[in-house]
Amino acid sequence: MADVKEKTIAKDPKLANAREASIDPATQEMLLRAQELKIDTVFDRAVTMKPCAIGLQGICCKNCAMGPCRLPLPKGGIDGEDTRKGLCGATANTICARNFIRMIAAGAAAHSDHGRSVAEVFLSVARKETQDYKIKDPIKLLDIAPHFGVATTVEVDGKTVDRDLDEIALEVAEAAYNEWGKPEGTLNYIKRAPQALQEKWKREGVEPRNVDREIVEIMHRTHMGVDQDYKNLMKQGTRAALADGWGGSMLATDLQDVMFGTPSPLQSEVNLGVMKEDHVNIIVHGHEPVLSEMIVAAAQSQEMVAYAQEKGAKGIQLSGICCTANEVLQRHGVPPAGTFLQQELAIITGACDAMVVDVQCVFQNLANVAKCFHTKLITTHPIAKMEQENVVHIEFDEHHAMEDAIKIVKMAIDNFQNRGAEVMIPRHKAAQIAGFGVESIRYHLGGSFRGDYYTLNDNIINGRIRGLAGIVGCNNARTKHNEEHIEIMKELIKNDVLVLTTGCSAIAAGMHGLLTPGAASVHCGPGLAEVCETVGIPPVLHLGSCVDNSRILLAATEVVKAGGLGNDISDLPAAGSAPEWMSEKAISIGQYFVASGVYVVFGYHMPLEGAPEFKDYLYQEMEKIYGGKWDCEPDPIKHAHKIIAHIDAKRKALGIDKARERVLMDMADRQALAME
Ligand code: BF8
Repeated sequence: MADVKEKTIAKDPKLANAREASIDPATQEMLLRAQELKIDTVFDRAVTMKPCAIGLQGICCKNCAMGPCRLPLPKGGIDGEDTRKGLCGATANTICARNFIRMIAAGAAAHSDHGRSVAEVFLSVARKETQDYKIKDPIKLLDIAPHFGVATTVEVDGKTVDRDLDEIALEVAEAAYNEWGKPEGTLNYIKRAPQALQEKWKREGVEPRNVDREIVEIMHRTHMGVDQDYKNLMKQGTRAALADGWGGSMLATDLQDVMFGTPSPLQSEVNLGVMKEDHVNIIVHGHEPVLSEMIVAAAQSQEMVAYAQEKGAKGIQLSGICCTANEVLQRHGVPPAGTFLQQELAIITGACDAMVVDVQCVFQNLANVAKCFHTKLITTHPIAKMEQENVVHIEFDEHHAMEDAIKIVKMAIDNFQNRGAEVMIPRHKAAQIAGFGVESIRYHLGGSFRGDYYTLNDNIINGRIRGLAGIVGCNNARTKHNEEHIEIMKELIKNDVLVLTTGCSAIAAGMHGLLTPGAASVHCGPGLAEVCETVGIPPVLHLGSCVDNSRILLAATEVVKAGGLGNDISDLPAAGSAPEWMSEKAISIGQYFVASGVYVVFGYHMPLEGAPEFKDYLYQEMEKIYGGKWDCEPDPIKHAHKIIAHIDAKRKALGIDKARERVLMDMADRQALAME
């Protein structure tokens, strides 16, 4: 906290207190800078705008014009029968469930529409309608082809020969694109799940049919006067969430890997300090990497670097915010400038020559902040424009992708000379290793003789690794920026739990030094430290953006397949968490993990308190159906220990709890044992 001096902390009650707003010194410094310049940020608005108490409980229904009907819990709770109802008679359970699954629909739509855009670009590539994108990872293409029923070899004269790659690409592209709207059957990728899990989904009737249909059906069922049974509503919520995790998101990840390359571990830096005063700074922000991939190529081209130098800059510094940042980080090492809550602050440095946004998690207030500086704010997506006049719209089209990217990079370079005198870039940044995935975990934690995930499984079974936790998701201005993510991760790795992370949580982990192999000796318990030091990995593995949570599903499936830890994801000593969630996408992710058998703990708050019966259904009953369930715990240490208790219960059920006690004995204990 050394960087924020007492006298600089705002005394105005309408302004955020920098120390209470974030644990990150760069964020604190820039928040104070914003307040000095009288530019309001999300941190200040969180002080003056209080959340609606009824909405917070999840029991405000505005699905028809007889409402909004509000059903707050009576003070002192429900005594006897719950007689609350809206004008139509909708109960608190129905209203809360409708609201909850509408969040799933929005989250699944966001991930899956992103996936659709990627599938469209891939189809253009396969049809050879664009020259700007190529198939960078043919091995991944061959890996996924069988899931779409596309053969990779053919019999010729009694011999098996490889099929033409272009033919395979076209068939995969068409089949993949069809997943959004095919008229019959179920999604192809659900067959990638462990057999036991597939059987559960079949038994419950929640196998997703096609991506769009499941989202549309939520909107239908939650329309006034349709589905009035919270369990039946949640069934559809589950089906749509699965269509996201094992559908839209997984398709986005795979097709991006095929076109842009499957990530492998690489070194980079993170935080606002990656921006450079003497360089042209371009920040890419949002989620879809189809344009940012081209911007990386354009910004690194000799021609553009020379042009920047001509204009007086030393070079071009590209960085990112949110999940577009994670996409270009994991494939190119482009450093993230910050998380979701730092987007306004990146412009307030005065050194951002262009911020290029695509879809999701983009503050409309960026336009107001950009007005105070020279920054060009450029929207690029036809579905995501801004009303403010200072925003430039350059619509991206994959058919002339490079041309668009060069236009944007040039605009940023031309803007370099318009910078104001006062540039203030915080010096804070951290080194990190990112770019993990199913394949690299196999490489690092597989066995040289037995292959696959055996080494990881062996170390879970022998207890060096107590279990696995996926810590993912957003920042939320209602909680202290990054605090919960970091406290939870530190407590978990201290207790030998290997952490997999994505989204803004992963950016936070990098900012606070948890994504380096060196973090193992500083923060980990003895078992996890030994494994990390032996194989040279950080104790927290960065698996990419939020659509890449699908990588966690597949990594968990690989662990099941490797054997020795039960026959379903729900048997694993593993859990999921979104400590500072804010987006509807997080609810969709949470539900697809729960329905895949994972215990999921959210931080901050869940909009369920107004409907205790529905809440109980999610927190208790779900486990009997899918093996996974929801929970919420805002205190980070208690949150981590709920996860650890769950992991220990699973270890006990697997009969491997004693192994862990043995592996953690010190030398004296072992000698005593040998003498017995
Ligand atoms: O999709 S973690 S704030 S950036 S929603 Fe948004 Fe949340 Fe960040 Fe990535 Ni995910």
